[in-house]
Amino acid sequence: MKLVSFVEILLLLEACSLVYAVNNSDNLSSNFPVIVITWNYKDATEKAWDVIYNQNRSALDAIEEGCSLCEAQRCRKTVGFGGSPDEAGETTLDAIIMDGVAMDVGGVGGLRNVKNAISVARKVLEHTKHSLLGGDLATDFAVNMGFKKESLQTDESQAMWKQWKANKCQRNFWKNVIPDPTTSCGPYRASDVKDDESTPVGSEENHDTIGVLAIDSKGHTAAGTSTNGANHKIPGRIGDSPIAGAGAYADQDVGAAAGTGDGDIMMRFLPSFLAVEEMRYGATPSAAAKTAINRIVQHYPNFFGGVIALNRKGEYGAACNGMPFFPYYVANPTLGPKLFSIQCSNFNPECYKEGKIC
Ligand code: SD4
Repeated sequence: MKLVSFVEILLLLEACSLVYAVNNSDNLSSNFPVIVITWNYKDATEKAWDVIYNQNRSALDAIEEGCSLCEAQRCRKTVGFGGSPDEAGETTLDAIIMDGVAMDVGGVGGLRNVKNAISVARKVLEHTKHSLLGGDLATDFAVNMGFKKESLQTDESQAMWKQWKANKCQRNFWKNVIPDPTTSCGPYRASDVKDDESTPVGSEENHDTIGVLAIDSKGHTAAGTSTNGANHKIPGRIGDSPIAGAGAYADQDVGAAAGTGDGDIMMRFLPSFLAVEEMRYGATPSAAAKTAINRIVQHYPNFFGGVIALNRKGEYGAACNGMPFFPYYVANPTLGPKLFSIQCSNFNPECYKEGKIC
């Protein structure tokens, strides 16, 4: 009798563990594949989701195609050609794609005269042993890889540039130079007189890098970004977006993260790397993103930016600072594509206006 009840108990336990396993695998299958995308880029999200879910293709493909669509559509004019003219009126592009399985990266910084930066980054990933190519020579690489060389300027970007010139080149990214960069155009020369250390922070039109995190149905993790950088940047400026650990990071064992916002500040703190490391040690994606943001806030309380994070269980989260809200998309088999929005810390409307110094 005792033996029977022991066997019964074993059977019961086995049945319970079976139910648990089924539920668990249900949960897992309803979490994957998954993508997380910065901002409210609906078309790019739907594209990446179609690639990774309906077509059952890889995380890298979903990132490339989602970002490519954003580049072609010129998402909010801050991704792709014809936006953010530099001081000479030229648009240049930054992009990265990171494979979290191989721990391999392809990036392009300050890419000139080629429209499809994320696809050039993927060529760097797949056909070179390098991680980042920059400037004119990145253009030569792209042309060798079959990309078309063409101007990235548009009538609109030229008009933006002319208006900036007419407005005494405000705002710009110079400090400690003569003539006074807050009232005059260059050329500037170095000055011993130190300017006020206040830093220009964001603007409503200057903050919309696409960042994509993805885990495909094989469980492969990847991350990527694409942007035309900062409006009126000094020619040669490369932002955070093509830098591994700054713009994006992915590690198969943990998950992925990406950043958007004031890249000159954010890249000093490698927020994507930090968010992934926080998740490695057990933080939820939201807490990990918040820690990455808070590290920057300690030094630059008014900086504007956001971080998205995704862990290997398919859980996601985000954090942001210096703007009112930060929207981001998530898509998985349960949600489909769904838009989320979080409130940011330290939002000061005065600091957020174009040209305002905080
Ligand atoms: C940059 N981080 O080049 C980019 C700009 C950006 O959202 O994210 N905009 O600084």
